[in-house]
Amino acid sequence: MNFKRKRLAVAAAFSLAAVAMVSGPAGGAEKPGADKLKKHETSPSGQYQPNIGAMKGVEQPGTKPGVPTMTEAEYTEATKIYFERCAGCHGVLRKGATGKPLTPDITREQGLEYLENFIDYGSPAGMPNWGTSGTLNKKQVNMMARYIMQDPASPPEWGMADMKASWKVHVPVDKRPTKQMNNWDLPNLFSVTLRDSGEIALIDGGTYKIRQIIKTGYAVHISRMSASGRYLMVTGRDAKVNLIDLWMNPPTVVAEINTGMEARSVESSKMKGWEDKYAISGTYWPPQFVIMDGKTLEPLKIVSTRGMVVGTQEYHPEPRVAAILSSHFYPEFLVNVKETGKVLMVDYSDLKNMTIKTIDAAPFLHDGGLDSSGRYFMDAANASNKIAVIDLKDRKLTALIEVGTTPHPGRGANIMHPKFGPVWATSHLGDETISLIGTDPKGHPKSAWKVVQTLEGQGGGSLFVKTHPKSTNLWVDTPLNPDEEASTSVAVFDVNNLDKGYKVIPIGELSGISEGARRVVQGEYNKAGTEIWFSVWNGVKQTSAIVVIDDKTLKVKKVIKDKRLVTPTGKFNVYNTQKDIY
Ligand code: DHE
Repeated sequence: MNFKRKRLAVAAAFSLAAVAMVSGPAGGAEKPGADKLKKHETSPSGQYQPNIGAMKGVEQPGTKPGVPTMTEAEYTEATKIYFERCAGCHGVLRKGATGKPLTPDITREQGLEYLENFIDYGSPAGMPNWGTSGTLNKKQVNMMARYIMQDPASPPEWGMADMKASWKVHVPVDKRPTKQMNNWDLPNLFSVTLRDSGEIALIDGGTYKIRQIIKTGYAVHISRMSASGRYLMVTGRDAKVNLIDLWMNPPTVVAEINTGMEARSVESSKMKGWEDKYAISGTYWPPQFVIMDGKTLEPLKIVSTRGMVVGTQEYHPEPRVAAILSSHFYPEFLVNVKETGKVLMVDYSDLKNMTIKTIDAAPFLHDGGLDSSGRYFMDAANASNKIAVIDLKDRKLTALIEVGTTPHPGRGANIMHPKFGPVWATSHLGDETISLIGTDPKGHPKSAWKVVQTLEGQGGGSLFVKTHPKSTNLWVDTPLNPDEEASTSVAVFDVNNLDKGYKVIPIGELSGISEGARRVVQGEYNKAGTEIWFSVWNGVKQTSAIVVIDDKTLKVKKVIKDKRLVTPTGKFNVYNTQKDIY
């Protein structure tokens, strides 16, 4: 493997919303020359996936003297392009997120020609060359330059009245069964995201048969399980949350709600005594979260996340809610507020007199999971290249640990290291490393909250690592690596022989599919921890698959192919998701 080549290519290739686009037009850099530019290959997943419906009905702001005019048709087209291509980095209100701010005070100063050049050529530091790459034509480049000189349009807010209007209880609680009515093996059921069809597939872990396809929100994103293992919650990017009762025959959507216009996360209360009582949905737009009744999704309490950024203590108008995790120590949700870099410990025991403890971590908080003891939240501040460790028992920040470039752990992987005991692993979007962090302050105090070992994987563009308490394998995907060999395969390390390096399992090839990009994404174990499932993620019109690998022999056990498996990505085993096993 040519690691260096991959590392360089990776730095230039990603526009995943999470990857820093540090040098936007506001950077004051000289006009970039085409020779300086690296090829910017955007991947389907590398692009921010907005819910463009959020901007429906947003009026064109009044044109100011001296600001180039736009027709209504141009404004509508430019809004769509902005939300598809730019909002992920520059923010809905253009105040800057991982990219530079593009507010009119800055853009009008820079002027039309300067902005056109930047959009055309991009910048070597990460701004894509939208014009010269052929993504936007000359007219569109000019239109986008004029667009960002206008006052930013703001999508509408979404408060209690909107939520209530969208809320539907299809099966009231007293009409639901009191015991499991189907004969499904629920703990070993997988909920599989069918990203581009806006559905999930419920697949039996024993027979590999698709039991059911359920319609969900737009570009459906993740599934989470309630503490009892009965209710499955699914969120779409359009902030539609579906609550599915797995006890019904067949499992049925019993309630749904729209909690905003853009969302990525949903979770359920897991503290003893509070099982299934509440659900929570965090939104990208509006920047807020809502606590709902866990069995009906009735919205109960909405909290805005707008506020000051850690460190600079400047106001941010649209800090998005990223991962949400449920504590097992207190009746608390841990809410990642991305742009402000704050973790909110939201006490749900008394919603009327609610207390929220705010932990200053680092921007831009994205995803993370629990260590093997369940006491510590290992939380990736991706553009800061840090993992924040939050102690759920003592309710405070334990450490901020420097790792590789743009950590992206998913929920991470907890392995038993032969020398350092329990460690938690993350891979990275921006480089080929896997950082192993000591998580055992009692048994291994010297190595606790330190990177104890750095492994070299196949390359950057990794999204998820995975293991299981019964396994001695550590799996690392690389779906966003520009090298096809890496993006269509996974690396597997033997935890007891980490220095030996990794084996490559060519999942894409093993799927028998020859067309398409065949990105291999997100491993998920079955309940017993004996096999791991990977998605072979292709375009909507192409064949995709799930490849099941035997964890001992590393051989294919099954290839699940079905025309209903449209763009499968995330897979969530009921038991593992319910019990936070990873
Ligand atoms: Fe995700 C988790 C946000 C793109 C698959 N993704 C998460 C979480 C967040 C997030 C905040 C953590 C949720 C939690 O734990 O509560 N994802 C985003 C984005 O903002 C981003 C970068 C761009 C976008 O516009 O959505 C994005 N994500 C993707 C994809 O393109 C992926 C690869 C394919 C897909 O289905 O969309 C993808 N994200 C996933 C998966 C998880 C996830 C499978 C859950 C992993 C887990 O093991 O818990």
